[in-house]
Amino acid sequence: MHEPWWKRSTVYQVYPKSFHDTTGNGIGDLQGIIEKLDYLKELGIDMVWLTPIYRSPQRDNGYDISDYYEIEPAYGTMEDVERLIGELHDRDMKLMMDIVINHTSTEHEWFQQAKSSKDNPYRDYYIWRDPQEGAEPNNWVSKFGGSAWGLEEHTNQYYLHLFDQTQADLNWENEKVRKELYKMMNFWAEKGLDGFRLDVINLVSKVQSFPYDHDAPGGQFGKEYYTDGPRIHEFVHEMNQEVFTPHSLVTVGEMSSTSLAACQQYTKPDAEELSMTFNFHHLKVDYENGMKWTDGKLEFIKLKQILSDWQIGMHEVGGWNALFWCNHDQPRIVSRFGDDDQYWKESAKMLATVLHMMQGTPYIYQGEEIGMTDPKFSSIEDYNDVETHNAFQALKEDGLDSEQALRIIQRRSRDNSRTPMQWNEGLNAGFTNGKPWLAVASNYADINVKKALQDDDSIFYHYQKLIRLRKEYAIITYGDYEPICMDDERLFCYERKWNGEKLLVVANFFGETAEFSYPKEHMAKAEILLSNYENSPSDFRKIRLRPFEAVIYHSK
Ligand code: TEU
Repeated sequence: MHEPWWKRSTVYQVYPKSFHDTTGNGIGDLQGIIEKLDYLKELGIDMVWLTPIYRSPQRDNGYDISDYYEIEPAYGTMEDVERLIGELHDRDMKLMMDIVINHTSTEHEWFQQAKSSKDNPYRDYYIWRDPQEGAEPNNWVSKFGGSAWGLEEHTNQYYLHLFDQTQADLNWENEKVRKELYKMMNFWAEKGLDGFRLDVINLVSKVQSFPYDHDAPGGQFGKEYYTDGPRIHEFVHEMNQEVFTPHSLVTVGEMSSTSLAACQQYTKPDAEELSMTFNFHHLKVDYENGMKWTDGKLEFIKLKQILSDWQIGMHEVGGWNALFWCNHDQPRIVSRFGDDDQYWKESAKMLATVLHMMQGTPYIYQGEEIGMTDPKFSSIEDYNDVETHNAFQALKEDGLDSEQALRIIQRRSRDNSRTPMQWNEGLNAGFTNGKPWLAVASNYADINVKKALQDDDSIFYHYQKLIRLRKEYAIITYGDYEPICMDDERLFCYERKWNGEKLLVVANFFGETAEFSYPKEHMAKAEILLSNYENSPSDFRKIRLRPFEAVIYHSK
């Protein structure tokens, strides 16, 4: 059986702006990444995913690209990228670049041309509609708040922007647009990179009648008319044939509010669309009524259900999951589902264990491997993110006072994961000699890479072991997944089975002890592959699990 290499790999996400600054401008850079590659190699990862480094006004930290063929000067030069690719390959690691093709910055030359007149040849690169009775063409809303339509006054038409008003959606119905994008991606592929992470790729095909949305859960009007839209599979397949297959690229599609059925189609091999997908359903289980800017409580059973459904559903069709708890849009997982205080270490390791023993390709977001936490800034001024500031305003308009609004921001803001990487206990946690673009979390003297590397029992070494286990035990990659004790309010447990081998993962998700009894005939002579406590019992038939204890059993 010839299986793709990326099924046994682990990916590490670098958010360059916050990783390591070598110039003193307070912004991380490509040279900074190169200097830390040995660290990543030690962790054991196979591939780096780099969030966008193309030229951009940085209104949305690079997800607003103004030139796909140039590097944002604060990050370095094209030569730096080429060097990074070479340095990664020299260490037998790979590079996946983020690419944003649902929209461009309004500063992109295409948009500048397009907005200049209705008959400009680039007009049709974007999505324009006439006003309806002097107002927006429909009631669709932007994911960052407010209407999804921006008025271009001079030509008196609206353009669509599903995100910020400076991120104009490209018109994928226009074949010229698609060809331009494929050409650009081929340019990057020819530089020798190994894959793409495709930003909100499932939003590129819109229902062309742009209907008024009468009913949308949580007020997300428009969503059903552009999510996994009518021509999406056709477009992704076309891109696969034009770009991915010719260069043997690995691809991960970032899927906004997608469905299991859609992701099965995106990733089942004979569809020739994508290698794997990110979905976010498991990270909405602490939203109140599906709404992000709320103070909801974790629905644990739902979390288990969702992860298990995706494990089983994707496996059934030979599809593939990208596994993750963290990225640059999400709060830190140890602060969110773990305990960033008393059981900081145990809970971070438990969360890692539960995720990394599942089927799929795990993604580690920078700082996750040392247990970085949300910074809990005490003032809204300390936050930088555009979505965060819009949300703060909206919460106040809804009647919350500043303190209440700030509490929700502290929990939900995307900046929770964007604070500078904590390398050591020195100035600015060793991130920069200058003034960091976003404040460093105040706990950096306790939580940093240097300390983690000196402590045999650190979260870092736990991640390192999980990555190694994936390389040593094929069952982690190929085994069937079977959830157990689904109704248990505290335990997250499942089995993996493959060729007569078994893995059993037993994890206590909470800060109180919990009883586990194995509900089936027992496995013969199980060995413990990894635990986050000393002296976990080797007999798994009845266990009293300590707070956040997680154990991996293996039998043959
Ligand atoms: O995110 C897509 C997306 O929908 C989010 O996770 C988004 O950040 C969240 O819904 C806001 O509540 C991607 C990128 O990862 C994100 O950083 C970009 O801002 C966004 O696309 C637009 O390009």
